[in-house]
Amino acid sequence: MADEVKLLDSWPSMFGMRVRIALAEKGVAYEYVEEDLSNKSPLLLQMNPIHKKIPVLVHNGKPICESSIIVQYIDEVWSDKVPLLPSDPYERAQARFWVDFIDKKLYDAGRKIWTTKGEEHEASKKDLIGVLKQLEEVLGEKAYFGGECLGFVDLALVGFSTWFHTYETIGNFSTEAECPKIVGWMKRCMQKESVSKALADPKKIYDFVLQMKKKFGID
Ligand SMILES: N[C@@H](CCC(=O)N[C@@H](CS)C(=O)NCC(=O)O)C(=O)O
Repeated sequence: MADEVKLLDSWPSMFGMRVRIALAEKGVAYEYVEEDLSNKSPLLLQMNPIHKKIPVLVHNGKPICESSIIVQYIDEVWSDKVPLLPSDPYERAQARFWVDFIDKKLYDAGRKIWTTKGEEHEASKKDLIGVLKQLEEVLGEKAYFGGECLGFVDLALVGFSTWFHTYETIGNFSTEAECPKIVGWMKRCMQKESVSKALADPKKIYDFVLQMKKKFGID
């Protein structure tokens, strides 16, 4: 029997983008369900009653939540296709470490750039650039964080790259000037159809953020 795969997602989500890329890399056919996060569907609340967040992968009726866990699940279930995590346990642990680092550091710093002002805003800019510089060191001279092939860490970070335009426009800095290798890596990732098709247009993200700022009364 064919697998029934559904993805509850929201188009600007860097977390959802990871899952879209993983499914594309594995060649998995799925139904995409766009959620309105201001009016969450009964299906989302039923499938992710703990966090009530997207993305949620529903595989043959069973939900899997949290994007990095979903990507690892996809890698294990569709293991006959190109692997996303390294096979060596130490390298796998390292990849998980850096994905955890991205999750803990990048989202908050990026969000604060467009939600705060003054000192907090300046501090978040410094934090974000610091995180990207650290990741640039991890990338080193490799084509991808995964080496020669796109892997777990690449998927975790690349969704954020569609937000760089917003961060740098609102924060008044240039990611390319600060972190040229990260921008080179981002362009390399975008040459892959699995990535370019999964990522949202950075200008649309910027417009979306301006609308959110208006909605929440952030000037
Ligand atoms: N740690 C989660 C984060 C997911 C997340 O923050 N999703 C946001 C959209 S980007 C969401 O669903 N927000 C709705 C809410 O917080 O009510 C993951 O990796 O999946």
